[in-house]
Amino acid sequence: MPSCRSCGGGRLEVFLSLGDLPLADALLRDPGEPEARFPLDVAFCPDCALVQILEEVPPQRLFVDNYLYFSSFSDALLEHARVHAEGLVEGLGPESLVVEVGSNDGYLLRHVAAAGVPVLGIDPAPDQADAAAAAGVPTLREFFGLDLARRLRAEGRRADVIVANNVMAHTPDLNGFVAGLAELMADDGVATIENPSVEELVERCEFDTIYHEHFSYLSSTSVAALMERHGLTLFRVEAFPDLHGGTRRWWVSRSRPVEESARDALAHEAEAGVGSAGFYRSFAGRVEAVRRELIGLVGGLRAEGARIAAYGAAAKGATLLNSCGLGTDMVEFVVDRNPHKQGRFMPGTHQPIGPPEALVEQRPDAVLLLAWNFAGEIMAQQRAYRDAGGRFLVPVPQPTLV
Ligand code: JHZ
Ligand code: ZN
Repeated sequence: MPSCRSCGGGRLEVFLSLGDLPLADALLRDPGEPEARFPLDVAFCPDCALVQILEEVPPQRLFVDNYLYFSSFSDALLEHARVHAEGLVEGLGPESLVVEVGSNDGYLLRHVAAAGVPVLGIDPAPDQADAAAAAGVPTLREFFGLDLARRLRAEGRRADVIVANNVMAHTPDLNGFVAGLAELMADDGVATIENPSVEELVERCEFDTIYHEHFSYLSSTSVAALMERHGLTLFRVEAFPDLHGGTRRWWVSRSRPVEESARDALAHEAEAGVGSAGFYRSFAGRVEAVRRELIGLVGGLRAEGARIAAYGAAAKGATLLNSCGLGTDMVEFVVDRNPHKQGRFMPGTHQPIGPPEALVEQRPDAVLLLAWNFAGEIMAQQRAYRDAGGRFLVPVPQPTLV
């Protein structure tokens, strides 16, 4: 049993095993390609409360060789980023520096740059970094960690703000990542770290958001403990209940006084039990119930002769299809707005990926909503399909036909 990737403790308790799954973003060019599978076991650390998977697939393989995720294909996410950027640039100017780790296609920093504040993106994904550069966001094509932070600091660069959205959970070397934040952060600087919260993941049974890219599943409790080890303090917590199934924005710094929102978040998690093993013990049973119900619903529809497609070639979609064993005999094809994903095939289950227009053209009787986190946006956009009698099947927290 490996030790905890945050505190090094040796008492990890596995509470869910999803079996051997293919890499969630490894979309195939050819359904006959050989595919690697890796175990997906999720554990809780009673010493620092961090939830984590045991498997460590090399990040190069996850985020460089097989990564077609572009942040700019959701209007809701773009709006969230724009509002965040607007808040950050208040009080900053041409002498400031905003660094984003995991800057993807420049979806956020372009707003900061447009406000006249110098920016630096850091992201190892080649096509995304190219897109960011084209949008006016200078981007280092590298993984972030202590080494890179030291190099930047040696060049005289310190960040007034570091943004890390959906990236801290994506690193196997969590302490190296946070040590890097501390190294790069100006003395009075801040970092804002966004990630889905493990509390909602468990409560809303979002088991499909567990995949090899996500090494850690964070809570305010585990983030506070991690930061303390590196001389940083969690001083503010914001909650975005609808973003990616329930997102937190954790604000950390060296020097700012702890605000009520941080104290409240920690007190709330203590009361809910997020920092104790009991909180996770019933999860595997509830995941099993959702899987059975979804398999039953899809099987029932197919038995009646219904044709079923899916919306969103999301990483979480790969977990869902594979952990439920929903192959092309059950779900015929998948649609996605991201042209980089179109023409490819889902890992493991091999559905072909086409454009969203295929729903109106092909008229499947039901569409499994793999990107359920963008339900509002997608349902509105697919009005024509719904008006023609099409139905959406939302898998979590409870499989439901809409
Ligand atoms: P989406 C991503 O996970 C990536 P994924 C990452 N692993 C992460 O940590 C989480 O987010 C938080 C498409 N789409 O973003 C775009 C449409 O086609 O929910 C995407 O391919 N039409 C870093 O991959 C997919 O759906 C639309 O209208 O699980 C959504 O994937 C919209 C809104 C999206 O997450
Ligand atoms: Zn730990």
